[in-house]
Amino acid sequence: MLSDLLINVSRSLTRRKGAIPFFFAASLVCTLTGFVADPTRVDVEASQVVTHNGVQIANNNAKVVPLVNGRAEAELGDLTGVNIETTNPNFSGTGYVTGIDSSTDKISITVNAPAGLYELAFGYASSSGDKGVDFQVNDEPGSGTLKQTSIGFSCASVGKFLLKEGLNTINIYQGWGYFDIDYIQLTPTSVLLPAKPPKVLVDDRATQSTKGLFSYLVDQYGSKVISGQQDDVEYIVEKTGKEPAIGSFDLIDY
Ligand SMILES: [Ca+2]
Repeated sequence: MLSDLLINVSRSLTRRKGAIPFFFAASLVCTLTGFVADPTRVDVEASQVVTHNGVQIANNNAKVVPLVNGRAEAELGDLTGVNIETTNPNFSGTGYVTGIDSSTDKISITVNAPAGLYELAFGYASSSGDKGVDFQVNDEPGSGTLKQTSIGFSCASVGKFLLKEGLNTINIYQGWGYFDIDYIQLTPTSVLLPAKPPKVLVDDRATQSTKGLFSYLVDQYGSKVISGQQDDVEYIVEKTGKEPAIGSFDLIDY
């Protein structure tokens, strides 16, 4: 039976509970390597940016915050329900944003950046404990954790995001609140596929069919996505007369 075969494969594979997918295992280090932004560059469509009294304005009336070595200061963004302070030492730029304690609070930072994949990090302070933060990069929502800090500021990666050429807006919301945002940091990055695993099963009694299936899965690794059926295989056979080629089953009973 195909289902027995797949169960054998599941038993044979090394199971790594709690393993973090490679694309979530972003470094928490905020590096500036390889990125030198020019805050004076205006190589976006003319309709996107105008200058008023020396300040770049997007066509949606948002201020365009200069990117300096990939960094945009939060205090220069469009701020809603929050305020700027300078009491906590060692901030970047001219201050940091605090008072993030309401669901309607928002820090909106529009930057002019080359298209590409970037690691996004927040310079922050969170003196009262670990705090969750919600944010949005253009249309893509995200969330992250800001670990507790003492005096001064720290930097936390919140993931990798694709930016379009020209204007991109990063909105930071309350989340758990009671943290301060000093700046956002954008660092060009890439995603590398993990090495293809060896065609070796941990169960040395695995059948030839199991080994064959595992070999097939390894051959697809990194280039194809294989979809299958979670449970209910017998139901599908009963109703359609066809059996899914790949099934997935809960091993809690074994
Ligand atoms: Ca700042």
